Amino acid sequence: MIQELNNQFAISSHVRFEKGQGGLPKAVLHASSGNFCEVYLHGAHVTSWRDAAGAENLFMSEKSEFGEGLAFRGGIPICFPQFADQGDLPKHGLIRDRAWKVLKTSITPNEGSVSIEFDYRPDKMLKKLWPHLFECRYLVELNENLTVTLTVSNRGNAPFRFQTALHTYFSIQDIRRVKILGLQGLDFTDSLKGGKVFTETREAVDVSEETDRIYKNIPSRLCVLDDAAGKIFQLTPLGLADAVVWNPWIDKARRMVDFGDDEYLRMICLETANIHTRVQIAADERWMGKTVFTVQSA
Ligand code: TA6
Repeated sequence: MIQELNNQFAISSHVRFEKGQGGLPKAVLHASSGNFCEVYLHGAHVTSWRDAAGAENLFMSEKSEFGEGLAFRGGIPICFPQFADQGDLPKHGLIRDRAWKVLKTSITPNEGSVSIEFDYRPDKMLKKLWPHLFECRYLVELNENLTVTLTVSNRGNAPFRFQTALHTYFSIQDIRRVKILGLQGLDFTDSLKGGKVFTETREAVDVSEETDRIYKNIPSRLCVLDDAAGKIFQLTPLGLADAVVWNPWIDKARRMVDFGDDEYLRMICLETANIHTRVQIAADERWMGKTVFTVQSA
């Protein structure tokens, strides 16, 4: 399979396919900026995004499992058509643990930007769980930034509604010195308090306990300030109106088999999503949502 993928989609010096963890195939992308990312065909899951100096921007748990039907712990899982357990489907939906197909790879003429596009269509088993004829495409573009774009098409003859989230795990040096900027004044539901609604009063949101909040109507830019590492992650969402802030903290970290007891110190999830308001697409319509990730020195 790896050889076939390379024969069909490899781009010299910029895209190649390798056998990754659990023997699962992954694409390795190198941009001329020196930036690097890895995307598994499993879940079209971005598991690594590094800068030219090799600094890793995404968190992957050292205890993550890798295998058919398993969700990776870290990177950018794609949640669709359901977020968390907000419905009858498996948690976070149906596509983050499924095998996607590579549609195409490309590079811009100046070799500044390299991209790979994946495709997912439901199989018979999945249609029994969720009877809507949909197609998902996922475009990963790497240049000086990382941009991921999810497109959902309604291939059926009736409308359907869905939730979605780019469940991004950022690698940070010390959670106790992280601030999230851009949430002040927004309402959020607190998943640890029965979904009760609160309003964020802080300009800089810090995390000092288990945190699981879904903010509504986010601005066009959110930032994660990793003070200990002297880095600022910037998220520019398009078509995604909500954001989740999640850290399991100590007790939940200890209960998670695919997460190290002290890994809560080195990660923060800031997830761009549509959760509060489900997206509805009519027959033959499609929806697109994307997020541009930028990292710079603080
Ligand atoms: O995005 C936050 C959340 O819904 C948390 O409640 C936590 O469960 C996290 O997702 C991870 O979910 P997972 O199914 O990947 O263990």
